Amino acid sequence: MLSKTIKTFTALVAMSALGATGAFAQESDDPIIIPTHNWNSQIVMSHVVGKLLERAGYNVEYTPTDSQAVYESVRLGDVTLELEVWEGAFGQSFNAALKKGGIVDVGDHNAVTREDWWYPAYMEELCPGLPDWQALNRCASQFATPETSPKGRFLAGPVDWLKHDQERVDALGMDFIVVNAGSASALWAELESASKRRAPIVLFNWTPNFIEAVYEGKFIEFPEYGKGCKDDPAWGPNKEETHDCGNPANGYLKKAAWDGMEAKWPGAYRILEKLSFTNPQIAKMAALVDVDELEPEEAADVWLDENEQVWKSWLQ
Ligand code: TMO
Repeated sequence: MLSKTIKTFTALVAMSALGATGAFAQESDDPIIIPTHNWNSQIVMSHVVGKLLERAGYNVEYTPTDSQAVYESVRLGDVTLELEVWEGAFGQSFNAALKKGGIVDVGDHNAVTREDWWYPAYMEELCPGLPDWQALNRCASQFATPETSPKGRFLAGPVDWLKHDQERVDALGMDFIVVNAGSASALWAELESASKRRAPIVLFNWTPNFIEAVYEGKFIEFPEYGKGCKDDPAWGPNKEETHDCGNPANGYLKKAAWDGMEAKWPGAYRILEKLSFTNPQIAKMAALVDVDELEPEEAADVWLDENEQVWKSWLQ
């Protein structure tokens, strides 16, 4: 009881130091647990938000978590929130968790996302007709590697991101084999090496990301995503298979939370509701690590220093 009182007092002092007004309901001392994943904007954003919550007087812990299984972890309250729910990669896992209950949609960032097959601009000379997927398929053998020959290689991300590239290849009858990279940095290393040689490459990429500031290139245009593509075989060009489409070209980026968060840490929940990042802000978070080679925690400090005008009002 005494420690609760002290904690509440500390939180109030911290809040008034930030110029916040209004009394606080009883807030828990337990740590707010923020899951981190395997791409850098998400790790930096997690630390940016964690540091803001600490400034507001909360205890925060971070835990590396599989990026699909996290929706089950949030639902069960094992982790408290998720800051980057990308529609293309995680829409299905998020919806499945929403249906089971225990997780809430805390709204969208002011960002538009896309995650899909992508190629560097020089490929347009080597493969006429890009970014059309059928043009890509006609050039499949150019993308062959010893392990995929005579088919082309699509270099996908780590297996916990998008799980359905092979279904798409099969549903669209493409002459490609999906090879998963072990990490995001393995994707970028292959892109850098291919670009230096102007060698054929088609790989997984997304926006917002640091890549757009460093490389020119485009997403492949597959049959346009529509509701039903991923679960209704009758949808789309192949009437017998699902996944005969691209990922959403104008996808959402959502925030999610355990449904007990609001009662346990009401002030933190308000902050989570208010916070929102834009495409350039998210791309910058990634670049601070992927280009400037800062550690994610340092990158979060730099980002916070440079963007006080952005986050100040979220703490009020
Ligand atoms: C989830 N991701 C941004 C890597 O596509």
